[in-house]
Amino acid sequence: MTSRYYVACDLGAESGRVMLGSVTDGKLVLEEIHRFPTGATRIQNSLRWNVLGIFQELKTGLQKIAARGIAVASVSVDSWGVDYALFNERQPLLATPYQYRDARTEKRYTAALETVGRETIFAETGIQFMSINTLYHMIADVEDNPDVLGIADQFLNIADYLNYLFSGVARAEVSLASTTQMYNPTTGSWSAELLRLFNLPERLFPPIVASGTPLGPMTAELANDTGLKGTQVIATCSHDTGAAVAAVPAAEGDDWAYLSSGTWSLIGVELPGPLINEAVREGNYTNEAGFGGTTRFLKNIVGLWLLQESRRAWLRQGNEYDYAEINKLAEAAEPFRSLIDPDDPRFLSPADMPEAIAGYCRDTKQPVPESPGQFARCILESLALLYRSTLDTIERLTGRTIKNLHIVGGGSQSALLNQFAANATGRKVLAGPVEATAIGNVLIQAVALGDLESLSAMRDLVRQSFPIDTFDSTDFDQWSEAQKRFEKLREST
Ligand code: LRH
Repeated sequence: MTSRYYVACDLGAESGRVMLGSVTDGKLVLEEIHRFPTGATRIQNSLRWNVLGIFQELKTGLQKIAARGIAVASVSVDSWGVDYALFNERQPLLATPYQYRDARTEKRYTAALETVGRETIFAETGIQFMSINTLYHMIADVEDNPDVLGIADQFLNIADYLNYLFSGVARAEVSLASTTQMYNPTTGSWSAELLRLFNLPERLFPPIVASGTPLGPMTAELANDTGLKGTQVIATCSHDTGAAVAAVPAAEGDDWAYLSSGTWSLIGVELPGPLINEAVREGNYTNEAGFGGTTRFLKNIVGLWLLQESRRAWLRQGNEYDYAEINKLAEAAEPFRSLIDPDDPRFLSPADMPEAIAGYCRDTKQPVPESPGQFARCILESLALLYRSTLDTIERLTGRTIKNLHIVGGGSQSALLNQFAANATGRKVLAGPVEATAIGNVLIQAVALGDLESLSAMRDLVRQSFPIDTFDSTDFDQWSEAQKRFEKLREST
Protein backbone atom coordinates (compact mmCIF):
# COMPACT_ATOMS: atom_id res chain seq x y z
CA MET A 1 0.00 0.00 0.00
CA THR A 2 1.41 3.40 -0.92
CA SER A 3 0.83 6.15 1.57
CA ARG A 4 1.04 9.83 0.84
CA TYR A 5 3.81 11.84 -0.73
CA TYR A 6 5.73 14.44 1.25
CA VAL A 7 8.36 16.83 -0.09
CA ALA A 8 11.43 17.89 1.88
CA CYS A 9 13.33 20.95 0.68
CA ASP A 10 16.67 20.64 2.43
CA LEU A 11 19.11 23.55 2.22
CA GLY A 12 22.74 23.02 3.19
CA ALA A 13 25.61 25.48 3.00
CA GLU A 14 26.95 23.78 -0.17
CA SER A 15 23.85 22.42 -1.88
CA GLY A 16 20.08 22.34 -1.77
CA ARG A 17 17.90 19.32 -2.50
CA VAL A 18 14.26 18.73 -3.23
CA MET A 19 13.42 15.22 -2.02
CA LEU A 20 10.25 13.21 -2.50
CA GLY A 21 9.32 10.84 0.31
CA SER A 22 6.66 8.22 0.77
CA VAL A 23 6.09 5.23 3.02
CA THR A 24 5.55 2.00 1.12
CA ASP A 25 5.21 -1.45 2.76
CA GLY A 26 6.52 -0.18 6.08
CA LYS A 27 9.57 1.49 4.57
CA LEU A 28 10.41 5.07 3.82
CA VAL A 29 11.39 5.63 0.21
CA LEU A 30 13.24 8.83 -0.55
CA GLU A 31 14.05 10.11 -4.01
CA GLU A 32 16.19 13.09 -4.92
CA ILE A 33 14.27 15.14 -7.49
CA HIS A 34 16.39 18.25 -7.83
CA ARG A 35 19.81 19.37 -6.55
CA PHE A 36 21.47 22.76 -6.90
CA PRO A 37 24.38 24.70 -5.41
CA THR A 38 23.60 27.11 -2.60
CA GLY A 39 27.03 28.57 -1.72
CA ALA A 40 27.25 32.19 -0.62
CA THR A 41 28.49 35.00 -2.86
CA ARG A 42 31.22 37.46 -1.98
CA ILE A 43 29.97 40.89 -3.02
CA GLN A 44 31.05 44.43 -2.04
CA ASN A 45 33.20 43.12 0.81
CA SER A 46 30.43 41.04 2.29
CA LEU A 47 29.19 37.48 2.11
CA ARG A 48 25.53 36.97 1.07
CA TRP A 49 22.97 34.30 0.17
CA ASN A 50 21.12 34.42 -3.12
CA VAL A 51 17.91 33.51 -1.36
CA LEU A 52 15.57 34.35 -4.25
CA GLY A 53 17.71 32.17 -6.53
CA ILE A 54 17.23 29.38 -3.99
CA PHE A 55 13.46 30.01 -4.00
CA GLN A 56 13.50 29.68 -7.79
CA GLU A 57 15.43 26.37 -7.58
CA LEU A 58 12.92 25.03 -5.06
CA LYS A 59 10.13 25.96 -7.45
CA THR A 60 11.91 24.04 -10.21
CA GLY A 61 12.05 20.98 -7.93
CA LEU A 62 8.36 21.29 -7.11
CA GLN A 63 7.50 21.65 -10.82
CA LYS A 64 9.39 18.42 -11.56
CA ILE A 65 7.32 16.64 -8.90
CA ALA A 66 4.03 18.11 -10.13
CA ALA A 67 4.91 16.89 -13.65
CA ARG A 68 4.60 13.32 -12.34
CA GLY A 69 0.93 13.88 -11.72
CA ILE A 70 1.05 12.67 -8.12
CA ALA A 71 -0.85 14.22 -5.22
CA VAL A 72 1.59 15.74 -2.75
CA ALA A 73 0.21 16.00 0.79
CA SER A 74 2.75 18.42 2.17
CA VAL A 75 6.03 20.24 1.80
CA SER A 76 8.52 21.73 4.24
CA VAL A 77 11.81 23.60 4.05
CA ASP A 78 14.74 23.13 6.41
CA SER A 79 18.03 25.01 6.31
CA TRP A 80 21.27 25.83 8.11
CA GLY A 81 20.79 27.86 11.27
CA VAL A 82 21.34 31.48 12.20
CA ASP A 83 20.83 33.47 8.98
CA TYR A 84 17.72 35.50 8.23
CA ALA A 85 15.76 37.64 5.79
CA LEU A 86 14.01 40.96 6.47
CA PHE A 87 10.77 41.88 4.71
CA ASN A 88 7.54 43.81 4.98
CA GLU A 89 4.04 43.54 3.62
CA ARG A 90 4.87 45.11 0.26
CA GLN A 91 8.47 43.97 -0.21
CA PRO A 92 9.25 40.25 -0.24
CA LEU A 93 12.89 40.95 0.62
CA LEU A 94 14.45 44.15 1.95
CA ALA A 95 18.16 43.34 1.90
CA THR A 96 20.28 40.51 0.58
CA PRO A 97 20.67 38.13 3.55
CA TYR A 98 24.15 37.91 5.04
CA GLN A 99 25.96 34.60 5.31
CA TYR A 100 26.85 33.76 8.92
CA ARG A 101 30.60 33.80 8.21
CA ASP A 102 30.48 37.46 7.22
CA ALA A 103 33.03 39.39 9.28
CA ARG A 104 30.54 42.08 10.36
CA THR A 105 29.80 40.27 13.62
CA GLU A 106 33.37 40.10 14.94
CA LYS A 107 33.48 43.43 16.74
CA ARG A 108 29.80 43.20 17.77
CA TYR A 109 30.42 39.80 19.30
CA THR A 110 33.31 41.02 21.43
CA ALA A 111 31.44 44.19 22.41
CA ALA A 112 28.25 42.31 23.36
CA LEU A 113 30.16 39.93 25.62
CA GLU A 114 31.92 42.87 27.24
CA THR A 115 28.87 45.04 27.83
CA VAL A 116 26.16 42.51 28.70
CA GLY A 117 28.36 39.59 29.70
CA ARG A 118 28.31 35.89 28.96
CA GLU A 119 26.43 35.08 32.16
CA THR A 120 23.29 37.02 31.20
CA ILE A 121 23.25 35.91 27.56
CA PHE A 122 23.73 32.27 28.51
CA ALA A 123 21.23 32.31 31.37
CA GLU A 124 18.64 33.73 28.95
CA THR A 125 19.29 31.35 26.06
CA GLY A 126 21.45 28.33 27.00
CA ILE A 127 23.11 28.75 23.60
CA GLN A 128 26.83 28.41 22.92
CA PHE A 129 28.88 31.47 22.11
CA MET A 130 29.78 31.77 18.44
CA SER A 131 30.36 35.00 16.57
CA ILE A 132 28.11 33.66 13.78
CA ASN A 133 24.95 33.69 15.94
CA THR A 134 21.96 35.74 14.76
CA LEU A 135 22.12 37.94 17.84
CA TYR A 136 25.38 39.53 16.68
CA HIS A 137 24.13 39.91 13.09
CA MET A 138 21.02 41.65 14.41
CA ILE A 139 23.17 44.01 16.47
CA ALA A 140 25.16 44.75 13.30
CA ASP A 141 21.89 45.54 11.47
CA VAL A 142 20.73 47.83 14.28
CA GLU A 143 24.04 49.73 14.05
CA ASP A 144 24.75 49.64 10.29
CA ASN A 145 21.36 49.34 8.62
CA PRO A 146 18.81 51.31 10.66
CA ASP A 147 17.14 52.41 7.41
CA VAL A 148 16.42 48.84 6.34
CA LEU A 149 15.36 47.77 9.83
CA GLY A 150 13.17 50.86 10.02
CA ILE A 151 10.96 49.70 7.14
CA ALA A 152 11.06 45.98 7.98
CA ASP A 153 7.98 44.39 9.56
CA GLN A 154 9.58 41.10 10.32
CA PHE A 155 12.65 38.92 10.35
CA LEU A 156 12.58 35.20 9.62
CA ASN A 157 15.39 32.65 9.59
CA ILE A 158 16.04 31.24 6.12
CA ALA A 159 13.94 28.04 6.17
CA ASP A 160 11.08 29.82 7.94
CA TYR A 161 11.33 32.58 5.35
CA LEU A 162 10.99 30.09 2.49
CA ASN A 163 8.08 28.36 4.27
CA TYR A 164 6.56 31.85 4.43
CA LEU A 165 7.09 32.39 0.69
CA PHE A 166 5.43 28.97 0.18
CA SER A 167 2.43 29.56 2.47
CA GLY A 168 2.12 33.29 3.16
CA VAL A 169 2.31 32.48 6.90
CA ALA A 170 5.21 34.00 8.83
CA ARG A 171 6.16 31.84 11.83
CA ALA A 172 9.43 31.15 13.61
CA GLU A 173 9.75 27.42 14.15
CA VAL A 174 11.30 26.71 17.54
CA SER A 175 14.33 24.57 16.53
CA LEU A 176 15.54 27.29 14.17
CA ALA A 177 14.59 30.10 16.57
CA SER A 178 16.80 28.49 19.20
CA THR A 179 19.90 28.87 16.98
CA THR A 180 19.58 32.66 17.08
CA GLN A 181 20.73 33.02 20.72
CA MET A 182 17.70 35.28 21.20
CA TYR A 183 15.23 32.55 22.24
CA ASN A 184 14.63 31.68 25.87
CA PRO A 185 13.96 27.92 26.26
CA THR A 186 12.65 28.35 29.80
CA THR A 187 9.87 30.76 28.86
CA GLY A 188 9.44 29.36 25.34
CA SER A 189 9.54 32.87 23.87
CA TRP A 190 11.97 35.43 22.47
CA SER A 191 14.19 36.75 25.25
CA ALA A 192 12.57 40.05 26.26
CA GLU A 193 15.66 40.79 28.33
CA LEU A 194 18.11 40.46 25.40
CA LEU A 195 15.82 42.38 23.06
CA ARG A 196 15.78 45.21 25.61
CA LEU A 197 19.52 45.11 26.37
CA PHE A 198 20.50 45.23 22.69
CA ASN A 199 17.74 47.57 21.47
CA LEU A 200 16.34 44.98 19.08
CA PRO A 201 12.95 46.09 17.69
CA GLU A 202 10.34 43.80 19.20
CA ARG A 203 7.94 44.13 16.26
CA LEU A 204 10.37 42.18 14.04
CA PHE A 205 10.04 39.00 16.08
CA PRO A 206 7.40 36.60 14.72
CA PRO A 207 5.26 34.20 16.75
CA ILE A 208 7.10 30.97 17.62
CA VAL A 209 5.58 27.59 16.75
CA ALA A 210 6.45 24.01 17.75
CA SER A 211 8.28 21.64 15.37
CA GLY A 212 5.68 19.93 13.22
CA THR A 213 3.13 22.75 12.96
CA PRO A 214 0.98 22.92 9.79
CA LEU A 215 1.16 26.49 8.45
CA GLY A 216 -1.59 26.23 5.87
CA PRO A 217 -2.08 25.56 2.17
CA MET A 218 0.50 26.55 -0.42
CA THR A 219 -0.23 30.02 -1.80
CA ALA A 220 -2.40 30.11 -4.91
CA GLU A 221 0.48 31.82 -6.74
CA LEU A 222 2.97 29.05 -5.96
CA ALA A 223 0.41 26.30 -6.63
CA ASN A 224 -0.18 27.90 -10.01
CA ASP A 225 3.55 28.31 -10.74
CA THR A 226 4.45 24.75 -9.79
CA GLY A 227 1.30 22.83 -10.77
CA LEU A 228 0.88 21.33 -7.28
CA LYS A 229 -2.67 21.14 -5.90
CA GLY A 230 -3.93 20.73 -2.33
CA THR A 231 -0.46 20.74 -0.82
CA GLN A 232 -0.02 21.86 2.81
CA VAL A 233 3.07 23.70 4.05
CA ILE A 234 4.40 22.43 7.37
CA ALA A 235 7.01 23.87 9.70
CA THR A 236 8.86 20.63 10.59
CA CYS A 237 12.25 21.18 12.19
CA SER A 238 13.23 24.20 10.15
CA HIS A 239 16.76 23.76 11.50
CA ASP A 240 18.56 21.10 9.43
CA THR A 241 20.41 19.70 12.45
CA GLY A 242 17.13 19.40 14.34
CA ALA A 243 15.60 17.41 11.48
CA ALA A 244 18.74 15.24 11.22
CA VAL A 245 18.76 14.41 14.93
CA ALA A 246 15.08 13.46 14.77
CA ALA A 247 16.06 10.88 12.12
CA VAL A 248 18.95 9.32 14.07
CA PRO A 249 18.19 5.58 14.01
CA ALA A 250 18.79 5.10 17.73
CA ALA A 251 16.71 2.83 19.92
CA GLU A 252 15.30 4.02 23.26
CA GLY A 253 17.78 4.61 26.06
CA ASP A 254 20.38 7.24 26.79
CA ASP A 255 23.69 5.50 26.00
CA TRP A 256 24.03 7.03 22.55
CA ALA A 257 25.24 10.28 21.05
CA TYR A 258 24.81 11.68 17.55
CA LEU A 259 27.14 13.37 15.17
CA SER A 260 25.44 15.23 12.35
CA SER A 261 28.34 15.44 9.96
CA GLY A 262 28.51 17.89 7.09
CA THR A 263 29.99 21.35 6.68
CA TRP A 264 29.75 21.39 10.51
CA SER A 265 30.15 18.49 12.92
CA LEU A 266 27.31 18.76 15.42
CA ILE A 267 27.99 16.31 18.19
CA GLY A 268 25.81 15.80 21.22
CA VAL A 269 23.04 14.00 23.06
CA GLU A 270 19.28 14.35 23.27
CA LEU A 271 18.03 15.57 26.65
CA PRO A 272 14.49 15.93 27.99
CA GLY A 273 15.10 19.64 28.68
CA PRO A 274 17.79 22.34 28.64
CA LEU A 275 20.87 22.01 30.86
CA ILE A 276 21.90 25.54 31.74
CA ASN A 277 24.63 25.90 34.34
CA GLU A 278 28.09 27.35 34.79
CA ALA A 279 30.01 24.24 33.69
CA VAL A 280 27.99 24.06 30.48
CA ARG A 281 28.59 27.76 29.84
CA GLU A 282 32.30 27.42 30.45
CA GLY A 283 32.57 24.37 28.19
CA ASN A 284 30.60 26.36 25.58
CA TYR A 285 27.95 23.69 25.00
CA THR A 286 24.54 24.50 23.63
CA ASN A 287 20.86 23.69 24.21
CA GLU A 288 19.05 23.82 20.88
CA ALA A 289 15.38 22.92 20.63
CA GLY A 290 14.67 19.45 19.22
CA PHE A 291 11.61 17.67 17.90
CA GLY A 292 8.94 16.70 20.42
CA GLY A 293 10.09 19.15 23.08
CA THR A 294 13.53 17.54 23.39
CA THR A 295 16.77 19.47 23.79
CA ARG A 296 19.72 18.98 21.46
CA PHE A 297 22.59 19.34 23.86
CA LEU A 298 25.59 19.64 21.58
CA LYS A 299 28.68 21.39 20.40
CA ASN A 300 29.42 22.90 16.99
CA ILE A 301 32.74 21.67 15.65
CA VAL A 302 34.04 23.29 12.50
CA GLY A 303 33.69 19.94 10.65
CA LEU A 304 34.23 19.07 7.01
CA TRP A 305 34.43 22.77 6.21
CA LEU A 306 38.17 22.26 6.74
CA LEU A 307 38.23 19.75 3.91
CA GLN A 308 35.71 21.55 1.69
CA GLU A 309 37.76 24.74 1.83
CA SER A 310 41.04 22.89 1.26
CA ARG A 311 39.52 21.23 -1.78
CA ARG A 312 38.44 24.63 -3.10
CA ALA A 313 41.97 25.99 -2.58
CA TRP A 314 43.51 23.05 -4.48
CA LEU A 315 40.98 23.61 -7.25
CA ARG A 316 42.06 27.26 -7.51
CA GLN A 317 45.57 25.93 -8.11
CA GLY A 318 44.23 23.74 -10.91
CA ASN A 319 44.12 20.43 -8.98
CA GLU A 320 40.71 18.83 -8.78
CA TYR A 321 40.10 16.00 -6.28
CA ASP A 322 36.82 14.40 -5.36
CA TYR A 323 36.17 13.33 -1.77
CA ALA A 324 36.76 9.63 -2.55
CA GLU A 325 40.23 10.49 -3.88
CA ILE A 326 40.98 12.73 -0.93
CA ASN A 327 40.03 9.92 1.47
CA LYS A 328 42.32 7.49 -0.39
CA LEU A 329 45.24 9.91 -0.23
CA ALA A 330 44.59 10.50 3.48
CA GLU A 331 44.48 6.78 4.16
CA ALA A 332 47.89 6.32 2.52
CA ALA A 333 49.46 9.24 4.42
CA GLU A 334 51.57 8.89 7.57
CA PRO A 335 49.45 8.72 10.77
CA PHE A 336 49.59 11.51 13.39
CA ARG A 337 52.26 13.52 11.52
CA SER A 338 50.68 16.85 12.45
CA LEU A 339 47.53 17.76 14.36
CA ILE A 340 45.44 20.91 14.56
CA ASP A 341 42.79 22.23 16.91
CA PRO A 342 39.77 22.44 14.57
CA ASP A 343 38.20 24.85 17.10
CA ASP A 344 40.90 27.48 16.58
CA PRO A 345 39.19 30.70 15.36
CA ARG A 346 41.63 30.97 12.46
CA PHE A 347 39.74 28.12 10.73
CA LEU A 348 36.30 29.78 10.78
CA SER A 349 36.71 31.83 7.60
CA PRO A 350 40.28 31.86 6.27
CA ALA A 351 41.11 33.11 2.77
CA ASP A 352 43.19 29.97 2.17
CA MET A 353 42.48 26.91 4.34
CA PRO A 354 45.64 24.85 3.58
CA GLU A 355 47.69 27.96 4.34
CA ALA A 356 45.83 28.44 7.66
CA ILE A 357 46.51 24.79 8.56
CA ALA A 358 50.18 25.12 7.55
CA GLY A 359 50.41 28.30 9.69
CA TYR A 360 48.99 26.45 12.70
CA CYS A 361 51.53 23.63 12.26
CA ARG A 362 54.40 26.11 11.89
CA ASP A 363 53.29 28.02 15.02
CA THR A 364 53.08 24.82 17.03
CA LYS A 365 56.43 23.50 15.67
CA GLN A 366 54.99 20.46 13.93
CA PRO A 367 55.83 19.17 10.46
CA VAL A 368 53.94 21.29 7.93
CA PRO A 369 51.65 19.20 5.67
CA GLU A 370 52.68 19.42 2.03
CA SER A 371 50.51 17.06 0.00
CA PRO A 372 46.69 16.91 -0.10
CA GLY A 373 46.93 13.48 1.55
CA GLN A 374 48.89 14.91 4.47
CA PHE A 375 46.49 17.83 4.86
CA ALA A 376 43.45 15.56 4.72
CA ARG A 377 44.93 13.09 7.21
CA CYS A 378 45.73 15.94 9.59
CA ILE A 379 42.14 17.26 9.29
CA LEU A 380 40.41 13.89 9.73
CA GLU A 381 42.56 12.74 12.65
CA SER A 382 42.18 16.09 14.40
CA LEU A 383 38.40 16.03 13.97
CA ALA A 384 38.21 12.50 15.40
CA LEU A 385 40.33 13.53 18.39
CA LEU A 386 38.09 16.49 19.02
CA TYR A 387 35.06 14.18 18.87
CA ARG A 388 36.59 12.23 21.72
CA SER A 389 37.28 15.28 23.93
CA THR A 390 33.75 16.49 23.25
CA LEU A 391 32.06 13.17 24.06
CA ASP A 392 34.10 12.82 27.24
CA THR A 393 33.05 16.31 28.32
CA ILE A 394 29.41 15.63 27.44
CA GLU A 395 29.51 12.53 29.65
CA ARG A 396 30.86 14.67 32.49
CA LEU A 397 28.32 17.45 32.03
CA THR A 398 25.27 15.21 31.66
CA GLY A 399 26.23 12.26 33.86
CA ARG A 400 25.49 9.90 30.97
CA THR A 401 27.62 7.03 29.66
CA ILE A 402 27.89 7.02 25.91
CA LYS A 403 28.49 3.66 24.23
CA ASN A 404 27.35 4.30 20.67
CA LEU A 405 27.97 7.19 18.34
CA HIS A 406 25.47 7.57 15.49
CA ILE A 407 27.00 9.46 12.57
CA VAL A 408 24.48 10.81 10.06
CA GLY A 409 24.66 13.22 7.12
CA GLY A 410 27.02 13.56 4.18
CA GLY A 411 30.12 13.07 6.33
CA SER A 412 28.94 9.57 7.29
CA GLN A 413 29.96 8.48 3.77
CA SER A 414 33.62 8.69 4.72
CA ALA A 415 34.50 5.20 5.98
CA LEU A 416 37.91 6.55 6.95
CA LEU A 417 36.49 9.28 9.22
CA ASN A 418 33.96 6.81 10.67
CA GLN A 419 36.80 4.42 11.54
CA PHE A 420 38.91 7.25 12.97
CA ALA A 421 35.92 8.36 15.07
CA ALA A 422 35.50 4.83 16.45
CA ASN A 423 39.24 4.51 17.14
CA ALA A 424 39.61 7.89 18.78
CA THR A 425 36.48 7.75 20.93
CA GLY A 426 36.67 4.06 21.86
CA ARG A 427 32.95 3.84 21.07
CA LYS A 428 31.01 1.91 18.46
CA VAL A 429 30.18 4.05 15.44
CA LEU A 430 26.93 3.44 13.54
CA ALA A 431 27.03 5.31 10.25
CA GLY A 432 23.98 6.43 8.25
CA PRO A 433 21.64 7.45 6.90
CA VAL A 434 23.36 10.02 4.69
CA GLU A 435 20.14 11.97 4.06
CA ALA A 436 19.11 12.14 7.72
CA THR A 437 18.01 15.77 7.43
CA ALA A 438 15.60 15.21 4.55
CA ILE A 439 14.36 12.01 6.23
CA GLY A 440 13.68 13.89 9.47
CA ASN A 441 11.92 16.62 7.54
CA VAL A 442 9.67 14.10 5.69
CA LEU A 443 8.85 12.04 8.78
CA ILE A 444 7.97 15.07 10.90
CA GLN A 445 5.50 15.99 8.13
CA ALA A 446 4.04 12.48 8.48
CA VAL A 447 3.70 12.98 12.25
CA ALA A 448 2.18 16.45 11.79
CA LEU A 449 -0.46 15.01 9.44
CA GLY A 450 -1.24 12.16 11.84
CA ASP A 451 0.22 9.47 9.53
CA LEU A 452 2.90 8.45 12.04
CA GLU A 453 2.72 8.45 15.80
CA SER A 454 5.85 9.73 17.47
CA LEU A 455 9.57 10.39 17.46
CA SER A 456 10.29 6.78 18.41
CA ALA A 457 8.03 5.51 15.60
CA MET A 458 10.02 7.76 13.25
CA ARG A 459 13.29 6.24 14.41
CA ASP A 460 11.95 2.67 14.11
CA LEU A 461 11.00 3.45 10.53
CA VAL A 462 14.45 4.90 9.76
CA ARG A 463 16.08 1.71 11.13
CA GLN A 464 13.84 -0.44 8.95
CA SER A 465 14.40 1.63 5.84
CA PHE A 466 18.11 2.40 5.57
CA PRO A 467 21.35 0.40 5.88
CA ILE A 468 23.61 1.29 8.81
CA ASP A 469 27.34 0.50 8.78
CA THR A 470 29.09 -0.37 12.02
CA PHE A 471 32.67 0.52 12.94
CA ASP A 472 34.33 -0.93 16.04
CA SER A 473 37.18 0.79 17.79
CA THR A 474 40.71 -0.49 17.05
CA ASP A 475 44.17 0.88 18.01
CA PHE A 476 42.63 2.68 20.98
CA ASP A 477 45.99 2.88 22.82
CA GLN A 478 47.74 4.53 19.89
CA TRP A 479 44.87 7.01 19.56
CA SER A 480 44.98 7.69 23.29
CA GLU A 481 48.64 8.66 22.95
CA ALA A 482 47.71 11.02 20.11
CA GLN A 483 44.91 12.37 22.31
CA LYS A 484 47.43 13.50 24.92
CA ARG A 485 49.40 15.35 22.24
CA PHE A 486 46.17 16.88 20.94
CA GLU A 487 45.03 18.12 24.37
CA LYS A 488 48.45 19.71 24.98
CA LEU A 489 48.24 21.50 21.67
CA ARG A 490 44.78 22.81 22.51
CA GLU A 491 46.01 24.14 25.83
CA SER A 492 48.97 25.87 24.19
CA THR A 493 47.01 27.68 21.43
C1 LRH B 1 24.48 23.03 10.06
C2 LRH B 1 24.05 24.24 10.84
C3 LRH B 1 24.49 24.20 12.29
C4 LRH B 1 24.53 25.66 12.59
C5 LRH B 1 25.24 26.18 11.35
C6 LRH B 1 25.12 27.63 11.10
O1 LRH B 1 24.07 23.14 8.73
O2 LRH B 1 22.67 24.42 10.80
O3 LRH B 1 23.63 23.46 13.14
O4 LRH B 1 25.08 25.98 13.80
O5 LRH B 1 24.67 25.41 10.30
